[in-house]
Amino acid sequence: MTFSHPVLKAIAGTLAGFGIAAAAHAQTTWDMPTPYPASNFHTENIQQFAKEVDEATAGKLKITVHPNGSLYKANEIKRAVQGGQAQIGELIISGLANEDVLYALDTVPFLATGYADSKKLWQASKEAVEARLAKNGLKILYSVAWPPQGLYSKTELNTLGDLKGMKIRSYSPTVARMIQLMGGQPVTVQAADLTQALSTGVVSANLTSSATGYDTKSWEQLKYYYDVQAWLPKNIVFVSQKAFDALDEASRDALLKAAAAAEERGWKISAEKTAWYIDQLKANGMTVQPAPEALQAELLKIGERMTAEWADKAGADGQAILDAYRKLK
Ligand code: PCA
Repeated sequence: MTFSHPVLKAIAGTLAGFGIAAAAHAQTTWDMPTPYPASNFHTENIQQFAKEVDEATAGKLKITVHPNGSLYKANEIKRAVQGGQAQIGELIISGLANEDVLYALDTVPFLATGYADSKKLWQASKEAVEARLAKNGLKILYSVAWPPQGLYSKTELNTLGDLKGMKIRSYSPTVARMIQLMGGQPVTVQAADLTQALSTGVVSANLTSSATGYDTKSWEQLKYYYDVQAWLPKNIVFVSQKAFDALDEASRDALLKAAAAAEERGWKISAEKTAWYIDQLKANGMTVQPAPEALQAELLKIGERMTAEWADKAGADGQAILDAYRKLK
């Protein structure tokens, strides 16, 4: 539009100035603390997600990823997003199990041991997890499972007796409970501190995935990997509802679309890379094998006990989730 009158021209000029200012302000930058190293497959997937959000919003929504607990430690990330110090983050659901037993479900041993069952367990429990987090003003964008969890040890294991009194690294309250029932001493160590805890001899065994064994070069201290396939814990990428609501509609849509793509891609990569991770453990000199029969039978028994304990604590709501999961199986 052109204005010939000098006053109208001046007004038009001012309005154009406001337009530019508004456009500049419309760019939003979010800090995203995550717990795992930059080269971990979850983190790489998150970087891809951030890139897609940037592209789909033409640079209006920028997500700065801070991996490996560098901005907030693993156990601080939820509170940071709740409190508005960060807008978006990643966490492992079972890390919250002290807040609510529901969050422990995907670390109940042997309840869901493969990707297909793990997806069904998520399907059966997702709504309840979303509702709990909504009470804290948090919204789940997507979730991705880790590879199946196995048992790493410095020494050869044949039965649980071989683990008696051993310091075993744990990353969540349920894992700690499992270690207790195995006769070991649980020591909580976050993934970001694991390499150091191993090299200083703080722990001599660990229950985690082939992925984390690879990320932390576990072969330098732990010589045996028993492919127990006990459970597949899940991470979630979540956002502050307030930060989400402050976006314009197109940005919200772009974010949700990129999240759906990241969820699909993440599960696929997790499953596909499992064999590769296990090969890397072998290539670096670890003895990789299924757990000896006697040991596996003892672990399965602990799983039964922990399933009953979970159901007991989770009450009718928990039973409904277990029933829904078993119907899907
Ligand atoms: N790696 C993470 C959590 C589960 C996993 O496979 C860890 O060991 O901390």
